[in-house]
Amino acid sequence: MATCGEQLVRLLEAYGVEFAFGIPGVHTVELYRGLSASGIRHVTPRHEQGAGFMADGYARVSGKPGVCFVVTGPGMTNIMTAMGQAYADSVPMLVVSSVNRTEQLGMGEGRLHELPSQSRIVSGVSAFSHTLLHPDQLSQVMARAFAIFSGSRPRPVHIEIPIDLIARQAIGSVVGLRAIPKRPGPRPQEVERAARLLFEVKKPIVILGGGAVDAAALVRSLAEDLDAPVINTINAKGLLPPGHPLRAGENMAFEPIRQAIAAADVVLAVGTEFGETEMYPQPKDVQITGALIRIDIDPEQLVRKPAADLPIVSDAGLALEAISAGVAIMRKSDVKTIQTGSVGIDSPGARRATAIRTETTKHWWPAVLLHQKIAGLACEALPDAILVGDQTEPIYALNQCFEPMRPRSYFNSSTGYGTLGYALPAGIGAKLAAPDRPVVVLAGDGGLQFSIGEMASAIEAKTPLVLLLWNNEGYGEIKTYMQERAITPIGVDIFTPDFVAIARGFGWRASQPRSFVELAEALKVAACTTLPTLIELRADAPFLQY
Ligand SMILES: Cc1ncc(C[n+]2csc(CCOP(=O)(O)OP(=O)(O)O)c2C)c(N)n1
Ligand SMILES: [Mg+2]
Repeated sequence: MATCGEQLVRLLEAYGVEFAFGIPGVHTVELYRGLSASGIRHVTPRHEQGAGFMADGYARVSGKPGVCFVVTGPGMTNIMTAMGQAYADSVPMLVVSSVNRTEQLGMGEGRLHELPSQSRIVSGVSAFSHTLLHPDQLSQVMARAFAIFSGSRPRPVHIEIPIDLIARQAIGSVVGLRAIPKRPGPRPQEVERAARLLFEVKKPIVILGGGAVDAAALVRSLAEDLDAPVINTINAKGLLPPGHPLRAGENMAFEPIRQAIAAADVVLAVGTEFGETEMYPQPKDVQITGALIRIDIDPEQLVRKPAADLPIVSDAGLALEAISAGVAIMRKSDVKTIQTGSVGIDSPGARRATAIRTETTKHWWPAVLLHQKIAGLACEALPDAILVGDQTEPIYALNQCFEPMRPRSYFNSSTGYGTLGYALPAGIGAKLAAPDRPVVVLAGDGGLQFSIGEMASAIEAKTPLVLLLWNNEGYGEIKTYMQERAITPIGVDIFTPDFVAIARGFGWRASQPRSFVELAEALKVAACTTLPTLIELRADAPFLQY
């Protein structure tokens, strides 16, 4: 026999969970009873929002759900912003919270941490929010959560357990876990139609979203086989390696990319919602005149704009594999076709991709080259680094140009929900998921102050990150936005503390380079230390002007 709380820990272990991010309270201590005897490592943030962001960063790098333990009420409302970010970006996350005793639910008696209708409030940022009403139902509810994570569009799941139930004895064992369904594949008729459409056209384009991140090899071989230029969203960066001849670039607000999409005779869109934040700062509906084939795990997504001519509900990899095979069969039976599949810089598709890319670079913001240079120095000193970003100028710039070596290596909170304070805690989660890879966190002075307390968590979790801080002493983006609209800037010139002193106070290494040589040196030193390092870039420093 075990308590419901102990049973929960055993189930998490059986599902392969490695970390639990959370802050315990009197309402959740029973979740912790079984933790010390388990293989799950607990990581403590300084705010529940940090727990959620850590879980998010961990999930984006590992592909596995990040798990959080929070108390009912304030713990739950604190983590909801992080759930909102994960919901918008389709990140798997399991949030286990307590809730007041069963007989107190909905009574409004002013109990400690009481949040009326907690489950209803959390529902807006979860695939589902479940109130456990009997300990023996735990394994089924947990299986539902993992079915969402691996069988459908991954999103946060919330399970709340009344405090009387957490301590109750639960029967049932973790042996014989329910079989978790895998994602569906495409239907043969859909594959045949997609293959025919793609085979018969001259100017196909592939658009990749975050839903394709685990299909890099298949994406590449199909794009090469079709000789099709590839456009990626921010969350799909790294699907084609840097410098690949078919890489056409990103940001669907840029005219050359919009025109290329409009001129394509077939657009194959994989795992993307054509989100507004892919088109910043001037989002506009994408114009498609050719046939649109959309592959997505979420059927609802397939009926949203832009309307698909051929909607395919499927796992991205399974669909791409089947379509590739379909195209190969057609090619074999058609003696007239020239064999493609050997894309060089001179293939028609590569020439189209180069033209799109070259034209797009002319639309880059003036800041892009500076931040590209800084990121280049970081990647030179810290090879194979994962870049985790906040909402700040360097990220808007890198979103336009940065080419990571592989997927799951570049993400930030400028996409989707678009919150501040994400990068530092998400970077801690990323480092825990990939301890052998360097993690570079990019944050602004405003965003960092949202979650600066997580500097303590980075020390405690032994995650030696490198934090590149862009300090322009204010909410720079919003200030510019006000100025552009002739609004007198108010609330944007914020007091900024001595970040170097603060970082050192937290036990970090810290420096403030005054030249590119000093920056390169600071990065080199950071690469060799076991401590987290802050490198403060003062936006007013002469070497950082553009
Ligand atoms: C939670 C939240 N509050 C407010 C905003 C609006 N906002 C977007 S960017 C920004 C400025 C961020 O300042 P900083 O991190 O210093 O970056 P900078 O723009 O100066 O590069 C603000 C306030 C937001 N995105 N999220
Ligand atoms: Mg700023």
